[in-house]
Amino acid sequence: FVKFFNILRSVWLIVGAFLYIFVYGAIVLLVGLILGKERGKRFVLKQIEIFGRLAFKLLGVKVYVCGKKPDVNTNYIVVSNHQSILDIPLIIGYVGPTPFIAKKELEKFPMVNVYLKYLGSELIDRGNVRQTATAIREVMRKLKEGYHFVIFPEGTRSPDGEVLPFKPRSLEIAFKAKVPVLPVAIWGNHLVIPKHKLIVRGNKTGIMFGELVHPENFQSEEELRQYVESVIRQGTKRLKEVIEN
Ligand code: DD9
Repeated sequence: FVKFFNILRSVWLIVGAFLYIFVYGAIVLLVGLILGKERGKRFVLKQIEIFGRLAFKLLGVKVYVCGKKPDVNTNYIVVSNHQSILDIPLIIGYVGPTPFIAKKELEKFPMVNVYLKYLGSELIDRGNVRQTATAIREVMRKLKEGYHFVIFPEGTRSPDGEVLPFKPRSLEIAFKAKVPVLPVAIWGNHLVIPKHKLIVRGNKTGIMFGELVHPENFQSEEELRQYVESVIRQGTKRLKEVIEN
């Protein structure tokens, strides 16, 4: 019976994602345009946040939330481990509609690319030094304007959920801009929709917010990175206990 239920949920994932992201997503953008700049933006951002939370409800997945998100007026960069395509809805639903610093490859996903741009995300082509430098300058400028950003410093999704070593220099932007880092740990998304699969299996996932980490308290990017990595690693272990008990 569980297997049959999971097959149904997997079909629902594909049909539901299409209807929600492409059909409803297009309507939302249109309504946003009609409502005008300020009201339109507020409306679209709210819909993005609702999508993030509703995605889990529609898939029958319970989300455990541990820790507290900082005050909305604090400027910070979200640094999260990466397990599954579900990490994006989890973050926009529970952290808020936040721009991502992500791989240029995400540009290939229709409609998702429109929304990523709408959020103010910067997509980085790691093979192109010039484009990377321009994107980083743009991130620095937006950070000064008070934007938050999300970074996945492992650089890829972990197949078994265990936190992969953070890529060297992955926290350089936070270190150089001296913007506080919000460590976010995710555990369970890899069991719900595993890497490279479009099937739905588990029914529990979790997100944990750490305390803000201030880069000026560290001598180097490496020291900051190692500290944040260890906080997130411990966070995933703690979440695993919470979810399994
Ligand atoms: C109202 C539909 C929102 C779809 C959001 C996709 C978000 C990708 C970053």
